[in-house]
Amino acid sequence: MTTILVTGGAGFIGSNFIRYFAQQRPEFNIINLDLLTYAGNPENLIDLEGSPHYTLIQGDIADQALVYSLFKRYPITRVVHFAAESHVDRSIMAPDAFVRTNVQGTFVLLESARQLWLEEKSKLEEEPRFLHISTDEVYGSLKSQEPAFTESSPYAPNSPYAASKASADLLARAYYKTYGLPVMITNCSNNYGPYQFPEKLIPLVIAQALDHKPIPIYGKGDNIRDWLYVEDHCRALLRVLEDGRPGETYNIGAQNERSNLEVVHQILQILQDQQADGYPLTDLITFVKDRPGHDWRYALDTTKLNRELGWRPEVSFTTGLERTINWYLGQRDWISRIKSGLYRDYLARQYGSAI
Ligand code: NAD
Ligand code: TDX
Repeated sequence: MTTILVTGGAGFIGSNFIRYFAQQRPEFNIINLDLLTYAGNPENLIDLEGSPHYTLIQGDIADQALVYSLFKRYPITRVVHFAAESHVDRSIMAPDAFVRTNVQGTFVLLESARQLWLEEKSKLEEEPRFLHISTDEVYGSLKSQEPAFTESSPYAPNSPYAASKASADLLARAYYKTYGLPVMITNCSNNYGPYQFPEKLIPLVIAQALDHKPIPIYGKGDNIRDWLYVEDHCRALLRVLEDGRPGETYNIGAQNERSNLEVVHQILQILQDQQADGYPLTDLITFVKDRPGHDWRYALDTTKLNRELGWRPEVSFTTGLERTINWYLGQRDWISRIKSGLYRDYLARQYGSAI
């Protein structure tokens, strides 16, 4: 059976992608290689547990022997590489893991694919393809009136997270140029939706508001992000995986630029309308010290993806936010399990007594 290796599939976007892929391509065997760090949660794919087509392997993408053995053991012809340390604030606090997972881990995956697919020329059932998932943050920061980043914008990463993702992208590019490894790279804007770990802005705001706890806003809250609903991202990824051109990069974005404060107010409005207790949720907004090197604005030009593969986002921000909020409202246990233990320590370290 043709096999797809998904890395980081127990995280936010990876678990949404696996669920979508399993529905769209039931003929595939799915191997999910995930270290199950604080951000990885097997519960995110509980509905697939027991399926003969889905296997979760707890392991490190930077473990060369393990990754090579998986390529040897399974007839892998597709790789979708999500696994990463993904939170900017943690990269500022402790960058080591970002270099190890995002750079070294990507190298190990590329190198294993090269050895098995190109050197040993194992018998493959179809042409192999490797999709490397990256971010808009590699392009750096835009001023208010500057045009959106295109695929040819220069790389100018500002945080250790962005620099580690940029390094990984450059390795992926080099493996195509030098060895002809069929790699596609996607650079996506901020995602939101079900299963996002509550360290990121949107689920953090929802989780804090539900508990009537302070909502920390960096600086004045006027930094701008482009928000894409995670299912729209997953649809784009399948298009690129199957029909993108090897060696090419594709931007994925929503043309949905909003200031952080605007996003927070919209979430609180939806919650306020749903809560019967009348608690004044906007009172929870708490301005805290700004993130060091905080990128001002991200925006992506997605003409290429639209022209070549016909993709465009389908879920409006209002619909996406409502779906997301409803999902978290139904998952109070999921949130409270995460909020115990190590995550509480992280919040204390990141925000001190502010929240
Ligand atoms: P996440 O933090 O929710 O999940 C990351 C997953 O990777 C977790 O399941 C974790 O256990 C796993 N992982 C971490 N280190 C590992 C290792 N060494 N070996 C194996 N698994 C490991 O991240 P996410 O938000 O789902 O992001 C997924 C990918 O998409 C990342 O590459 C990220 O850079 C990229 N991306 C994210 C966004 C966003 O808004 N979240 C936007 C653009 C691009
Ligand atoms: O407590 C907070 N207060 C706050 O004001 C947090 C956690 C964030 N913010 C601001 C910082 C950003 O301007 O909200 C904005 C969004 O922050 P994050 O959710 O941390 O996302 P960001 O830093 O933009 O990075 C995200 O998008 C690109 C993902 O986390 C990355 O993995 C992805 O590559």
